[in-house]
Amino acid sequence: MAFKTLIADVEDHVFLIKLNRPDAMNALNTELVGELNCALREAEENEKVRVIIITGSEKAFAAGADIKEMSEKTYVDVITEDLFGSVTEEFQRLRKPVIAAVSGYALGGGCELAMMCDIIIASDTAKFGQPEVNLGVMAGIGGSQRLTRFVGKAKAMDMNLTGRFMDAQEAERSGLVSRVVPAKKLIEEATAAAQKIAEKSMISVMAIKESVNRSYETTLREGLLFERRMFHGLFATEDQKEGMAAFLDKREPQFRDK
Ligand code: DAK
Repeated sequence: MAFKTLIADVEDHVFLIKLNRPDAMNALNTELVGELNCALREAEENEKVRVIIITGSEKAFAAGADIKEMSEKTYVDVITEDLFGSVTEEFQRLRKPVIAAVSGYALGGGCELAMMCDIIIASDTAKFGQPEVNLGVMAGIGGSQRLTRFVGKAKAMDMNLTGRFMDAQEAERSGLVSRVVPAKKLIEEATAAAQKIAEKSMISVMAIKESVNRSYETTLREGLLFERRMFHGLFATEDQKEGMAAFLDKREPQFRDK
C-alpha cells in the first residue's frame, strides 16, 4: 500500500485514503487518479474492509483536476485517454460505502469526487465549487449532473455559471453534505460514522447503497419495486433473523454477514 500521492491505511475495518499532494492543493493529476483507482480496488477486495473514507488536508480536499497537466491537452488526447473515465468506473464498481470527509477546498473535479462518494461529511471550513467556467471549460464528471440532483437547478446553475463557492453551512442546507463538524474533529467524526456502518450487516449495507443509488437511475415506480424486492430478499439472510431476535431479546445484534 505504498503510494506517492496518497496515504492509505486500514484500521478497524475502515480503509482511510488521504489525498496527499500538498504543494498542489491535492489537484487530481494522472498519477493521483491512478493510485486512487488502485487504492479503491484494494479496499473493495480486502475482506476486512467494510467502509472507505476519502479525505484530503485541512486546506484542501482537492482543488480539482490538475490544471498544469491539463492545460496542454488536446481534444484528441482527452477523448483517447477518456480523461477521468477510469475513476468514474471504479466508483461504479464499489459496493462498500464510501464517506468523503471534506475540509477546505473541494473544487471542480474535487467537488465531483466528493459527490461520487455515498456520504459527504464536511468540516466548517469546507468550500464547494464548480469553477471550471473560469478556465473556459465546464464540469466533466458530475458537476452539472449530480450537483443538480443534490442541490437543485437554481444553485447548480449559479455555481456552474458564476463559479462561486458554497460554504459548508450552505452545502448542508442545500442537501449536498449530510453534516458539518468542526475542522479539528473531521476525521474523528467520519471514522465514528464509518464505525457505526461497519457494525451493521454488510448484506443490508450493500443493499441499502444499491437501492438509494437506484433512485437516481430510474422512475419512482421502478425504484419502489426494486426497494421492496431488496427488502424481501433480506429475509433470506441469517442477519435478518439475528437483527430481529436481538431486538426482541433486548440485546445488541451479532451480525455475521450471512
Ligand atoms: N491544478 C493545479 N495546481 C493547482 C490547482 C489545480 N486545480 N489548484 C491549486 N493549485 C496549486 C497552485 O497553482 C499553487 O501552486 P504554486 O504556484 O505554489 O506552485 C498551489 O496549488 C497553491 O494554490 P494558490 O496559491 O492558488 O492558493 P490560494 O489559497 O491562493 O487559492 C484555490 C486556493 C484553491 C482557491 C486556488 O488555487 C484555485 O482557484 N485553484 C484552482 C481551482 C479550480 O479552478 N479548479 C477546477 C479545476 S478544472 C473531465 C472531467 C473533470 C474535469 C475535467 C475534465 N473530463 C471527463 C473530460 C475537471 C476539471 C477541473 O477540476
